[in-house]
Amino acid sequence: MSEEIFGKLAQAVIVGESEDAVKLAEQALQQGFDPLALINQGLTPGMNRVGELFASGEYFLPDLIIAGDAMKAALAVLEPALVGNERPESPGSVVLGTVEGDLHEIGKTLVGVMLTANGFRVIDIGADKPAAEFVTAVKENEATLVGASALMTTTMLQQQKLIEALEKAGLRDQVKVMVGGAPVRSVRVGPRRSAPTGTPRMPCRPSISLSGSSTPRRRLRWAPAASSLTAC
Ligand code: B12
Repeated sequence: MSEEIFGKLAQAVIVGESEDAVKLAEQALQQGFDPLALINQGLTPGMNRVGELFASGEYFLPDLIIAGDAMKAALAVLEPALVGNERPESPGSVVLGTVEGDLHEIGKTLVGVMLTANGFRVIDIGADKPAAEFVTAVKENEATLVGASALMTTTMLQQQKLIEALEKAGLRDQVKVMVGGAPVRSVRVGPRRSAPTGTPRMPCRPSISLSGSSTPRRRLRWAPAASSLTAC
């Protein structure tokens, strides 16, 4: 039964059927499925398959766009169920965005959902954002964490630029920076820092596969799928 719903969700993403993805997500929630499992075992494998089809030349850019739309539509249905009604005392504010030159936003949005679900106040500045916009958002929101997503080997370099911009703005000691995205696997971006007093403690060696417990008190061990690393 679970395998069937996961498979259908994956298929809806693969063929880019937003309406089906939304309906399936709604039905699955009504049937009591864990929203995190629906993401990890349904939507994400579907999107991974889309990536493979693109890499092998069977899919083209428009296929990626409609698949991305289907995943976003289903995520919008699942997000409220993930976040729930719990509002624990906030561990802090996080500025989250995808770096300049990079339009990939789904992974970043998913990370935002997980942080929100864990009580953080998330300021999502969107995709294709220059370092200066991250810096402004950190200042305006007195953020103690920054999350920068990059999905391409080329744009990954912007994560380093962001850290440099934070240093230049004199904010580097105020914030911890998390970098993530598929190409970010085993590199360290920027110098290792110790957290200033009062900074929320985050895992520095993540191995998040958004796998965490699905219980209401989700633990903050959401290091996204072997594809992210925090710069502390
Ligand atoms: C969907 C998609 C698109 C969509 C994005 C739609 C959208 N609204 O976001 C669109 C159509 C825009 C697109 C465009 C392009 N894409 Co594209 N895209 C993909 C695809 C298929 C899926 C990405 C995705 O959403 N995955 C699902 C999410 C949930 O996973 P994720 O992003 O990896 O996020 C997880 C982790 O990485 C992590 N994470 C992510 N961000 C962060 C941030 C922090 C702080 C942390 C802690 C963790 C974290 O947590 C998430 C949950 O586990 C990937 C292939 C793939 N399998 O990754 C290619 C892929 C990323 N794209 C690629 C390419 C080449 C392009 C284009 C250049 C194609 C072209 N010829 O124009 C353009 C670039 C446009 C641009 N300037 O950005 C390549 C990149 C190759 C490389 N290594 O550089 C890939 C890998 C495809 C491939 N196999 O070649 N793409």
